[in-house]
Amino acid sequence: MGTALVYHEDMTATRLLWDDPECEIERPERLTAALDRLRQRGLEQRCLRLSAREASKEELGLVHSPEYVSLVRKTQVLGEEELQALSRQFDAIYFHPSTFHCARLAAGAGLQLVDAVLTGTVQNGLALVRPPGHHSQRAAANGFCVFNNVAIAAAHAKQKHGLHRILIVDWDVHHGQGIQYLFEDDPSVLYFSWHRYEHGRFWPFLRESDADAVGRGQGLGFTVNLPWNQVGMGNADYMAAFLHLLLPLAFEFDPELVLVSAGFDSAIGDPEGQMQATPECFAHLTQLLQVLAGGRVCAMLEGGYHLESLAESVCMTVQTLLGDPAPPLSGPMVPCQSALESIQSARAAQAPYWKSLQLQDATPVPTSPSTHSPEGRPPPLLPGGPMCKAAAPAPAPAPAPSSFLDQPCLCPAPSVRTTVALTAPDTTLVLPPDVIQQEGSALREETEAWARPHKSLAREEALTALGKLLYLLDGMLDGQVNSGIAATPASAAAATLDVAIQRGLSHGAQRLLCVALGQLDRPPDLAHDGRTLWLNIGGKEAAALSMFHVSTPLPVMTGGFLSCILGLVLPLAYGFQPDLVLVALGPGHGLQGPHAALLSAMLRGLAGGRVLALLEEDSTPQLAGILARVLHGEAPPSLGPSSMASPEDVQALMYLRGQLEPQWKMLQVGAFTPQK
Ligand code: Q9C
Ligand code: ZN
Repeated sequence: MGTALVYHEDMTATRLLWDDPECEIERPERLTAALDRLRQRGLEQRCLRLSAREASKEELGLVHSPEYVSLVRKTQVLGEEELQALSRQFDAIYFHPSTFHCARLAAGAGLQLVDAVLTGTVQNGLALVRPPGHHSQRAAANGFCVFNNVAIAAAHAKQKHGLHRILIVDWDVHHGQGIQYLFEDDPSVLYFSWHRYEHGRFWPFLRESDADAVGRGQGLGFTVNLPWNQVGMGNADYMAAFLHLLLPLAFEFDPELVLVSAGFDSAIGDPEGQMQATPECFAHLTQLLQVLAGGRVCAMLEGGYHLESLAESVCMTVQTLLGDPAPPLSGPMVPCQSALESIQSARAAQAPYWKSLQLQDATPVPTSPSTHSPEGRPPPLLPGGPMCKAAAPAPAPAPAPSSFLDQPCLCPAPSVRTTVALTAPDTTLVLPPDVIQQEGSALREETEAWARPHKSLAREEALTALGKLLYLLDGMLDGQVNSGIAATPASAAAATLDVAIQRGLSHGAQRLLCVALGQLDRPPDLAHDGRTLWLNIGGKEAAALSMFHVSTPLPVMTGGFLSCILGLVLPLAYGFQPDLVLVALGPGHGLQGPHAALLSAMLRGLAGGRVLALLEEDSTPQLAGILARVLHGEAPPSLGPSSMASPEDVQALMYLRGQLEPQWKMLQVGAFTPQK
């Protein structure tokens, strides 16, 4: 449905007119650098360009006092001396004669974006604006922010569009205390912010930025603060925060709209944030948010002061909004101890208000006593198998801020994003125009050779299906096709999956993730060499045969399914860093379309979106259609209000976590001191 890019050149006008080392980083080039890079990458051209309008007095009045709006209006006619004097009345603020115009455009851009999304003109979008907004308060400018763009957009979405649940995700590296103050007693706005905190020693030095500030009155539990107490947080820390804190709450909240305070000072190279997350991480954060609210995501620029890092991160965000798969994350996926402590303390502070956190945190995760080898790295569950790179990460050398962006993306975009390879092309399928129904098949002799060891592949229909699957798989391995779906007769599902795994591994996949739903037995000769991560959801009991062969019961189709995805599947998958993903809906998988779609949408974050979904032949065209659209980049339908995991689901999850946590660090939700 499209992506809006809202911008106006006039927003480059405001700038610092005097010497102030604190404020000089907020400069016009921030916008031009981001926009130039979007053009260079051909991304701007793919968006619906909207020219920002000014917010009206009434619209600004949704969150600001009339006196404050008049005060800012008056700056238009002040001289430099007076501007400087007024600026000094606020913390980290400069005014310019164009500030009022720019700040009204910035707020107006957010309103236009929200209107475009909520009227269905576009699916999502980004407002490229300055001045930023999230520090600004009812009657105060603060931290380069004049009007609170995101807060105004949220108030407008409530007032003009009648929304009842809005999620604000503030991934800027500073605490958006302005947004927090404006909505702290409002349960219709869930505000999440992570921020550099250093136990209160970092700007804006507020006690209420800590994890125990959770909102007030009716709004208790609707403010979620995740303070980072050390600099250097990276991809694994950000992903862990989303998987183990934000997303469980977000799904439980079930927002109708997601607003992002998209500051990129939380990216590597930024002088303010001093963090380590790479630009690709913002593609993943965006993709994870796109599974909420039917994909209605409105991002608005906040901070971001390293022009190169900012430009690259903006591109990653827009590219993902456009539906392109996220590039794989680099670096070891091991969250640091300090991040885990922060995540744990935020979960503990929120637990009283959120069912999704309650059961799991009732008891500390039991860890086996022998988890620490002398070098501090746990041994593999099964000795002998060489561990893959992802499972046994070497400590990452910190990349130098200037060199981290130099490496060009090595993989050119596949010419076909998604292919449907059903045995008989289905005319009732509803597909996006550029999703191709595959005609081709692998050579007959070759297909027969692969099928020979499997009795269940002897039948003609099974062979035909296998031929189509192999052809699709080859297209993916050659890089011509990014993702696809294939079908097979139910009786041949396990064998077909086995062949797909072997073929994938022998034709170029280094690490293959296989998510098998329903009754699909692990292929008997699946090696324990760390190149395949086998994950069966639908096993009889929770079992970790090795760190690479995991089985868990199929959780009851609701909250349990979500905790399984967020708490097990994705942490393992991100830790494994596969370059190919197979997801198979086998006999008795019992997944409803929306659940299968959600799983596929989230697995799309792995392997650069190289995901092959294998369905049973008699699946409905609706299921095939929904999976094709999701793999192509469309948002999965909302699950709606979720019921919670059953005690059995939680027990299975806790057991596996206890077994696997020593090897798969992304499973950790907190920093527990091992018990004596
Ligand atoms: N070195 C935004 O990112 N100065 N505002 C902090 C610590 C103020 C940041 C000084 C930073 C304001 C939107
Ligand atoms: Zn910031």
